[in-house]
Amino acid sequence: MPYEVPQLAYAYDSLEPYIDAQTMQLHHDKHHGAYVNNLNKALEGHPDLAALPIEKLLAKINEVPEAIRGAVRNNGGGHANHSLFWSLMKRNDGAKPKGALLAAIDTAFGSLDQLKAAFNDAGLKQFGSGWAWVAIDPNTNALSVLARPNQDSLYMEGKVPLFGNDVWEHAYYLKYQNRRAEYLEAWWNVLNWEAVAARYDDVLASIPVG
Ligand code: MN3
Repeated sequence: MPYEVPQLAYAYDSLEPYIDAQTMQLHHDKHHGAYVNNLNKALEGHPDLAALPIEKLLAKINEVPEAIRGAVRNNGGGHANHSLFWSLMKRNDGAKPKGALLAAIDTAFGSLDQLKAAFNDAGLKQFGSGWAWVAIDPNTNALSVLARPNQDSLYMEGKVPLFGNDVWEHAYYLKYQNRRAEYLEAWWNVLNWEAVAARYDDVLASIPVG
């Protein structure tokens, strides 16, 4: 079965005013749609690869035939990154992380505010297109802030993304134009901390700890 763009669990306008409805519609339907179409096209004739969960396909990127490796890296990365992005957003009305997730944040960064500052800085300094991430190291469970260019997936380097923000201009330009810093700051209002906490628990339960 080919890869598919997951349906949004919320309306295009439900992240307003932080992310506008038109951006959500174009970003989800058109941009993510194009990654999925191009990924499926690249994998025609490779049913063994096309059958893998997207995270596994990216983790095996070096085993993907060279002729399609770039297309899989870019479009498969785009599919994985956006699928996670949509699943972790919701207007949070000022909610904050708690419990084990908050403890992990405090251990890694000192405080939630320090995490936000490091994450926003990573997103702002990412030259051109890319993503800011909070990554989980599967060997130590430690959290870290990273930035990666284009659609490069953390799964390609053996890390697990906890959450990330898209700093491609298509993610914010209609509303924020050149003001990426303002977008990064506003985006914290639509991070669904309950969903992030659930993901954190799932990831820790599913990865081997060294
Ligand atoms: Mn995008």
